[in-house]
Amino acid sequence: MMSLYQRSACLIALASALLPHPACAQEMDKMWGDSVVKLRAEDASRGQLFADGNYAMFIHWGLYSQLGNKVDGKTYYGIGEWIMNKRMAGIPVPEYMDLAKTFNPEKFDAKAIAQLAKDAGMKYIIITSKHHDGFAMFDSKSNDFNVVKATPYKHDPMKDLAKACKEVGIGFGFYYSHNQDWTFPGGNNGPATDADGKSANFDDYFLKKCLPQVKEITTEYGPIEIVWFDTPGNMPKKYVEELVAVVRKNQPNAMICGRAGHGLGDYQSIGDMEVPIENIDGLWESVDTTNDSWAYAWYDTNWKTPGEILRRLISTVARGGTYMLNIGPRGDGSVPEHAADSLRCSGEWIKRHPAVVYGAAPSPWGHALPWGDVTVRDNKLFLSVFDRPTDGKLHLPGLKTEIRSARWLTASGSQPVTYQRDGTWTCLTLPPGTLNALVPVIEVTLAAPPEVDRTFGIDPKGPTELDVHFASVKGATRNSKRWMEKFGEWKHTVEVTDWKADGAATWEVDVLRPGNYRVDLTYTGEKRLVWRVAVEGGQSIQNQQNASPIYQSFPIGWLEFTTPGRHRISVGCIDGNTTTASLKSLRLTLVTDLSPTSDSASSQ
Ligand code: FHN
Repeated sequence: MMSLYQRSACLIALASALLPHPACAQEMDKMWGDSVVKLRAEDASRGQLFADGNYAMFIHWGLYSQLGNKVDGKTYYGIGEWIMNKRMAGIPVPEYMDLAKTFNPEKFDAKAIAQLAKDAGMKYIIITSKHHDGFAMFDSKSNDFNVVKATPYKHDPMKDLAKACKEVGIGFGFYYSHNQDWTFPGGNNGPATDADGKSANFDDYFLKKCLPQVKEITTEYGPIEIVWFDTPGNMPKKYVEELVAVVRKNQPNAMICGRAGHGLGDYQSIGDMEVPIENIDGLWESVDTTNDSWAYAWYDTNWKTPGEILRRLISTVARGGTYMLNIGPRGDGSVPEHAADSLRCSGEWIKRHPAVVYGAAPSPWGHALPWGDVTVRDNKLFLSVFDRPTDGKLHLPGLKTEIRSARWLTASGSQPVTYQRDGTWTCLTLPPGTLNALVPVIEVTLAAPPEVDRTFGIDPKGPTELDVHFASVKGATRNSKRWMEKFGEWKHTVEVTDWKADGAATWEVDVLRPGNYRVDLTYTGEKRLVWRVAVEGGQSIQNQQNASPIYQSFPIGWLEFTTPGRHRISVGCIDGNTTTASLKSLRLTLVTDLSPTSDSASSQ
């Protein structure tokens, strides 16, 4: 496992690789800050919970939570903490500030929330001390628009939560919106004039509210783990430097989120709700939420199941990151029950498999495998099987290191797993009991640290998804792409688009079983499109299919790999609106196995 310092040093060298497609980098910097790590050798004592814990709870909770996305009987769909913004309900500042008069979260139970995080297997909690709406959820001496001075609750819930976290033995930290403040004159996207009609500028906001409040949250709540600044926008560097200096002085052991801006944070926080598909070096985190909104939204029951939570957590750790998963308590302080249930259930799994998550190193394959993902500790691989092959044969491509043993980790101990080598492949036979496990984990002990050939293996059982992120591209353009499904609900992908006549996305693959494979393509586009898919030096197929404005998978046809081993497979869009055709991935699924060792001609 890399030390914190080694991981930080690595990130500096590889920072540019984190933003693979510069066209989107600027937009992302504005939202999410940039990717820089400042940790030096002398800093290595801090941030251990972040670097090794790998799992944390995020909480969005504020005045907006009592609206739950409904204003004057109308429901607004999107991220709840933005409800006052004109992109949602557009609530005028005085009206929004009046909400404080009815904010009385009597069901807020700090101990229960800290215990929930602990039961979920999370190592610390980061909660919104002030979001873009400007309302402080703590007892602020510098500004009265806060939970103690402006509400009938008259109590500081952050004091309770800081104490409760300490009692259950997890870390605690604050989110603080340092740039946007929609209710304080001069804050970014806030009122341009003060109560007397005098024009206000960013200095007014910064000196009267932001800086003093950051001093408060870093001095009044004991040692904190992280200060999580957000949406730096175009905030000039001098302000960020001043805030960073305050945090360093008051909380020398706290980490600062990269969303502070100007590369002054300690780690990178990647795009909202994004689990990257390729390993990223250095210190970084992925922030996600238990449904689709950060703050409570009455209609949003799109809860992640325990299996989905584990999948996204393990995939993030397998890519080298830390996963912070959000809950949005209601306005009365209570936590939506389904979110809590999913967290507890996935937490029980983590308790049985701590080595898969805590202090785990990323997958040596650098990407997910068709059936699941891999995390590492020293000479051990942990194979987390998300999609168990129906016949229990799990195929591992390209593992070069000698295997000493393999076992399925069960609740009561373990069961041996048999394995066979077949050229560059290893086939493990999963015990029948794995069928009922939430996510079965196979521990593979190696003779030495893992060495792997990263070539994409085409799985002989389940489908293999080849993402264009990993293709070499010519005669077409590859972009990072992100969009909002609902307002604030981000989706991320890489696309290949703008196809010229000879345009191609090409992958090198390792085929275990020669045979016919069904080809599906996932793309968006306009009207009908014609795609050609070819094996270099072998067969080529083409077909016309429809297109839709959202990514959808379309079958193209069967394509034969005549021999096992290395091949190059290419795809190109050859007719229709090739300029707008946007390819995300190619999927291969074996239909007829033509290898001499196959017991039947058809395996599916
Ligand atoms: O605008 C905020 C949003 O409300 C939420 O707090 C997320 C969490 O990462 N951060 C910003 C958008 O990236």
